[in-house]
Amino acid sequence: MGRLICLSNRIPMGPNPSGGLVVAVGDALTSRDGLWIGTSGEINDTPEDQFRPVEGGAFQRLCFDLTPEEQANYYDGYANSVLWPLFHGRTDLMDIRAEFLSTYKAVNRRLARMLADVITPEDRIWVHDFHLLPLAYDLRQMGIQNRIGFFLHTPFPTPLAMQALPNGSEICQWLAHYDLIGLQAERDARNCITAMVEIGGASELAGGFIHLAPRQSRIAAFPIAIDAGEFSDLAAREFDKLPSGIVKPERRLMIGVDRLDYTKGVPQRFRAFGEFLARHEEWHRHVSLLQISPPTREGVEAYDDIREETEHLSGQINGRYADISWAPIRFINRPIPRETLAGLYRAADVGLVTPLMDGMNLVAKEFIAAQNPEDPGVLMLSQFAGAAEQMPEALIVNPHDHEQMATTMLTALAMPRGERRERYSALMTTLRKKDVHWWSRGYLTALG
Ligand code: ADQ
Repeated sequence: MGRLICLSNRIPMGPNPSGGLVVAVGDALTSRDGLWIGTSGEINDTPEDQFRPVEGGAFQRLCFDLTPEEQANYYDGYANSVLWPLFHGRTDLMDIRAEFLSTYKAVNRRLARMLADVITPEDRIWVHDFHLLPLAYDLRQMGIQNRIGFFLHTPFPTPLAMQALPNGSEICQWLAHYDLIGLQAERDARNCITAMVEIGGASELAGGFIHLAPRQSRIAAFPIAIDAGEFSDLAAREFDKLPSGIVKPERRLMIGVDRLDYTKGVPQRFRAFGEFLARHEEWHRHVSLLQISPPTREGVEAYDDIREETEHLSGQINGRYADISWAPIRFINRPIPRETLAGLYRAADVGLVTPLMDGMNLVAKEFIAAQNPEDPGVLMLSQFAGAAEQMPEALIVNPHDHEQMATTMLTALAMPRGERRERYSALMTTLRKKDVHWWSRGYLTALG
């Protein structure tokens, strides 16, 4: 029996990794003979052309460095300024440049060469996310015949959006070299199959299979998940350790937790909260919104704009409504420890997960898992998060419609305990059944 080799752009370098993808992939590797390979996060003018081991941890890890040019053109460039906006329906933000694409291909080829030196014919290879789309193609060119699977953590774009990418058909050709293409949601699996047929020229077979010579690939949804039981216990423990000022009997708490990314809908959420406050003076001083948003991808221009916009909006709303003992919005621009986050979710009455587009969104799942079953909070969830397919008992909203969002905020704050418990219990049953172990088992069984 061979090993399971996972590849992702970045690998966690510390001994106790946290964060959604990291926990999910780590879990898959821990219970199997696992190896994780990815970039170290270090930039190096003359990186070695072989992996180096990372010490410690529950499974083996190998890493490699990027050059400054690779970081700029492969990571900030093609991955984060072309594929990320495209895959989230923001074709207007794509920055198409020849050097981005050529470096992206070169990094994947370099990785494939280093990988070919460490794999054995029995190993299963599981490639993660949009940074590494061509990897199977590169490996096949080198004669590698192992089972190779791909999992996309983001949404898959509509065929129309794909047409905006000059090399859209090349992406389909790359994907056709995987044995299994896993997506987060049914909508993404459908988009992927249609793109493979309409843009890539594949033929669609029964059962989610497509054929593009010389290979037959399966395309299916495998919604990523969390360890709901573990997160629930963590939240119960951490809630008791929160500073006393956080939970005030006379004040309700709404919480938002997102990387400061333009896909997460934070400005739209702030506008909706402003609308809610304008309509409901009776809630002034009785509710506040805690938004925790660490900066991300600071090398990319669109991210400077989103930071300015959110700071401006929170300043405006606080300027209009705050008084000496109450600020409607607390906007924290830092990552905070996973444990504290779990306690805060539990302290919150309403979770606001309102991305404009999102592969899954694990915050939605973490928020529910963290609730007190006796007196649970309410989740407001965007219809555009992959999580909405699995969590219909949340209050599903359209993040573009700030009036509907403001109305739903009132519904959430006023919801009777009985209804909150019913919704929580249905959501939690699914989260426990379809947890992170279910996700990796399902995917790896399908990969074979
Ligand atoms: P992300 O876009 O990063 O992931 P998400 O699924 O919400 O989005 O995961 C974020 C993770 O980071 C969560 O575990 C959350 O707890 C943590 N986090 C967020 N803000 C934090 C903060 N301020 N401090 C500490 N931790 C914080 C991508 C896709 C998603 C997909 C995941 C996993 O964009 O759609 O769900 O991968 O596949």
